[in-house]
Amino acid sequence: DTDVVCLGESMVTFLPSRPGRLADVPSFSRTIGGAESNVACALASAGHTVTWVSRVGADGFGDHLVEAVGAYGVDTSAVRRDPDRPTGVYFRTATDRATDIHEVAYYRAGSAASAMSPDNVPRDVLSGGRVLHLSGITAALSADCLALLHDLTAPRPGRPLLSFDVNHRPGLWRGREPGPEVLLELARRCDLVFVGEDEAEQVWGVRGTRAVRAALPEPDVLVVKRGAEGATVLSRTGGGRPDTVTDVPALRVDVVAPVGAGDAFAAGFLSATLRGLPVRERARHGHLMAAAVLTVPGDLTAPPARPHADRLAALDDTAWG
Ligand code: KDG
Repeated sequence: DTDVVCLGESMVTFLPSRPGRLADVPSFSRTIGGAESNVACALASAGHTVTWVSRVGADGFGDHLVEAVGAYGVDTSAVRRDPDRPTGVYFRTATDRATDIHEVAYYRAGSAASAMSPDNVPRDVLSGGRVLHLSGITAALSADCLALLHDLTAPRPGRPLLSFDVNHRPGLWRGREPGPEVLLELARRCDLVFVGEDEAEQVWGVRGTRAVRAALPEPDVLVVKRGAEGATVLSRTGGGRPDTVTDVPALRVDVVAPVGAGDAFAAGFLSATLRGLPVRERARHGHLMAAAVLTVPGDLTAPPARPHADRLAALDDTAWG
């Protein structure tokens, strides 16, 4: 029995040996990245059964991704190897503390994963978990990938709970038709949606939690994230009932690198959802996993041990945050 299936492109990721502009960094160290496989690895580390669905090249970087994601305990047997297209890679710089900016250089156009389409993914695997986790990154990879997301989010009886992280990556949308506003249509077809307040404003021009909810009325659970400030969860139990609004402050941490924190938050939230925990605790588990990732340079780190995280997540409001 699979708890969560995650679909998306992963890349071999190169982290800089020192701070500074991409133009000046002399060497990089190799790790792995990819929003959806980050979620998969974090969930597997937290004790869930997880499958990652993707395509990688029939090359050494593809081997590395499959092996590294598999080493987290994720089932990679549904990852297809593409003999004609390479595995995507990307380089990034350290986040500049003064400006909060980091540079990203993607080498992923025409990658194996960008060739994912409604015709070449394992349908049985994608519908075989309790949750299918998707993200807006896939929508930006190619017309075929966008068609795949439309297909997977189409209403159908017995579909798994659909989790969607909007994950707007402006660098991937440049010159693409349709533009990132299509992420709204996709998000509206899902059951659980994660979106940054800044993202919602950038992509859809809506400002504030209420306006985001008005643009996205369908999902039963909508998580609006406000970075270091925390998150607001709008949730309803069905039958057109009004939302319960739950504000959950984030933990204060010394941030080393923000990349991957959103994925860790989604993993913590999903893990607690699968365990049937109350909404406030779901968001707290999200914050706890995000805090761990924020304090390391890469996208992934060991999540807090479950008994410890459960104790922290259940603290009363005055002791949290
Ligand atoms: O969420 C972290 C991701 O942004 C990173 O791992 C790379 O998947 C990635 C992307 O497409 O930006």
